[in-house]
Amino acid sequence: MTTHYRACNLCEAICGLRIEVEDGRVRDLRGDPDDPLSHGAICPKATALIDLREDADRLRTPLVRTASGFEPIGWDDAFDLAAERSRAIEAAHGGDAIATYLGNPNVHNSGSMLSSSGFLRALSTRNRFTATSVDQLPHHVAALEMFGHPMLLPIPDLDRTDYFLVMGANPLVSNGSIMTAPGIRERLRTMQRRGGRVVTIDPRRTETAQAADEHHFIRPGTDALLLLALIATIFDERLVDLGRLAPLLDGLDALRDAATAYAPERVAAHTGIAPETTREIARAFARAPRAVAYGRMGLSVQAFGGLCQWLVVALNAITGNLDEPGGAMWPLPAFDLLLRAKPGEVHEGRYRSRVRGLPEFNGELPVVTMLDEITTPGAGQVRALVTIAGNPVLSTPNGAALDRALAELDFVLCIDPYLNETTRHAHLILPPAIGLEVEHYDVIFHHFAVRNTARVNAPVFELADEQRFDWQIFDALAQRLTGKALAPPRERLDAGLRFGPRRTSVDELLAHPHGVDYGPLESCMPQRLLTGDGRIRLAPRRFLDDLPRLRATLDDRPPRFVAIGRRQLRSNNSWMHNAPRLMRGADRCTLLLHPDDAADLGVESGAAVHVESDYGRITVPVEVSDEMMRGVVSLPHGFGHTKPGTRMRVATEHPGASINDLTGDAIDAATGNAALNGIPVRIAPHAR
Ligand SMILES: Nc1nc2c(c(=O)[nH]1)N[C@H]1C(S)=C(S)[C@@H](COP(=O)(O)OP(=O)(O)OC[C@H]3O[C@@H](n4cnc5c(=O)[nH]c(N)nc54)[C@H](O)[C@@H]3O)O[C@H]1N2
Ligand SMILES: Nc1nc2c(c(=O)[nH]1)N[C@H]1C(S)=C(S)[C@@H](COP(=O)(O)OP(=O)(O)OC[C@H]3O[C@@H](n4cnc5c(=O)[nH]c(N)nc54)[C@H](O)[C@@H]3O)O[C@H]1N2
Ligand code: SF4
Ligand SMILES: [Mo]
Repeated sequence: MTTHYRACNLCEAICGLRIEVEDGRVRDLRGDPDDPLSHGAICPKATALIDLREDADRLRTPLVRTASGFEPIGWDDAFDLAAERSRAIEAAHGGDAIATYLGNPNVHNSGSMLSSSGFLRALSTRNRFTATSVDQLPHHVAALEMFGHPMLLPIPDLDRTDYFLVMGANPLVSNGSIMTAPGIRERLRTMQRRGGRVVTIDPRRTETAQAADEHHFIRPGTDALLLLALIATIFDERLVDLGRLAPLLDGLDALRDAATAYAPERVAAHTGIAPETTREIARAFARAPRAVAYGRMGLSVQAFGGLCQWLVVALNAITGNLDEPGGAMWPLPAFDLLLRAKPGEVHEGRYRSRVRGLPEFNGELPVVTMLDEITTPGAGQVRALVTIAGNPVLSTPNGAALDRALAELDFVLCIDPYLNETTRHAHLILPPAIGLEVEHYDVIFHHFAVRNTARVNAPVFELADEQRFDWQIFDALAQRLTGKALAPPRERLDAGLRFGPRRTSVDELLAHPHGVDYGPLESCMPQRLLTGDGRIRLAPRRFLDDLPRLRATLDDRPPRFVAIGRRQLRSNNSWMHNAPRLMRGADRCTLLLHPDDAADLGVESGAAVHVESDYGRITVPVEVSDEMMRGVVSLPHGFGHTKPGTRMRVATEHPGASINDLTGDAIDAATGNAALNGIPVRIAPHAR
């Protein structure tokens, strides 16, 4: 029996694990009590690492499409074929004819993270898409506007705050996002025991809301109105306190002027939150010794994601809670992606998407328009797609239409360990080693963590001869396309750690398998600012210019029903439904519906309903629940395992339906992020 320690890389919480292995199999897997960040906390998904390791459906060698279906092909032949097809498409139609899509697990895998960009450069296409624009893009845009760099994201200093305002996030289920805080349930309890308050704003009384001190229902998509009302109240009642950063803050007057039109009384009918409640939250927030506002997916993937993420930061700033303990702070990771960052180096709008004319941001285009680029004929039309760790058929808008479009492409290359709803369209699948088989240092999530720590962990299992790492696949492809090898990720990581703020190294961190603790977050402004003039912008022009769009919604009448998404503890986006340990029990792809709405429709729990939007229609069972706000229905994303030709036996037994068959072109105009929540839908009982 050997004992291994490593961080789980399935989600952003990066919990430390203690894993016992005997005869090549995991015998025991539990939390590592000596991890300085997670202190032994884990979630049920961790055990799925065992399922992932043992899953007979997981691909370990390349597959090529033939007239009679997928056939195995050797790695070298596969790399040759991929390079040959890519070159032919580029020669015939230009580099932009090959689109790329990078999904979420790419950022949870340091080997992939540190070498995918080299591979993408070898392809030289402007049609680069990622899951960022169905996720956290508004956070990046707000950070660029306010602090000068998209990666300067302020993180709640959870362990030291007295008032935690949670908007559109469900960290008790998601385990925290853009807030790496493993064991969050215990962290919140500790805070409440000290007398701190947790206040949640969500159209659903979530698991987090149930553990909170207060929960307020809000109508989807109206958070920017609420945030402006909170800010207006703070100005109005003279509760502004800029604190230490006062000399750095520009735009205070513009922020006040912008907010005055949105008094709590003015927006209440739209948000559904009583004016007095709004004022009380504003006062309690401003008066708490240390407070932090935090907004996540519910705020990002809506039509005003940019405004929301800006206003969350602004609220923290005007109450003296930015860059202060217990407020929103910036971690300083051992591998600091901003080490050599210069003001003005991040570009945007240098080119636009061909069909909708949407601007690029930091070298990528909004994924809501990937489908248009594939289906709209003309010069520059996309003819081929490379996916890396992504399942856009289930994860991006208008999924059913994308599914049809992928079938028409000349060449689809998928770097992915599963034959799923997206990769079934591949001409070639290159499956990497994953999970316990890879070395890992969390390049991204130490940037978002509530405490500064670091850990590098060796793989638990050695690579079988026939397996390859993601980075080896990128390297082999890049070599064939450009004649040049990519630097091994280990070298890049080691250099980053050596020159980084902690002056450490891969070897030094490997010698501390539980991780190294660098202590609580520390104030760092203005030293880390990248705006160029050393100032923080409280009222960026981009967001002020977007306010008329928000204001116009004050004249709208809300649709009868809108749909929002939901995450579940034993699931991870679309791809972990093949893990038997996570799929026991009743099917979870249910439509949550308020009892009064259910009565109006004449349906009860278990009844099937048709849910229809302007883009598509699905049929799902209802689960009547007073967790929901009236007029709002909730459906988990990542289901819809109904397509023929996949190889995910467990997932197919729990197919569900895909909420992204209902989402479509809706976008946050200020950032290019998809608006996946608050979709108008019509609901009808399924005729028996
Ligand atoms: N309606 C709606 N849609 C959503 C969301 C929502 O809340 N509502 N959430 C959005 C969010 S936040 C995200 S992040 C996206 C996720 O969108 P995607 O990243 O496109 O989807 P995933 O389901 O995470 O698919 C991950 C894929 O990576 C593969 N994979 C896993 N590990 C590895 C690895 O180590 N290497 C490689 N090469 N492949 C690997 C899996 O087999 C799977 O095919 O979905 C978004 N879509
Ligand atoms: N178990 C599990 N963990 C995960 C994932 C998973 O799929 N499963 N996915 C991972 C990923 S990729 C991410 S990005 C994170 C996301 O982490 P979170 O953002 O914490 O997770 P969500 O459950 O999407 O939370 C969004 C919340 O917003 C609410 N909401 C929807 N619309 C609105 C609105 O208009 N206004 C407000 N105020 N609220 C709204 C929803 O009801 C929901 O409670 O989770 C990560 N962790
Ligand atoms: S919370 Fe995330 S990192 Fe922690 S064990 Fe669960 S999946 Fe792994
Ligand atoms: Mo995400």
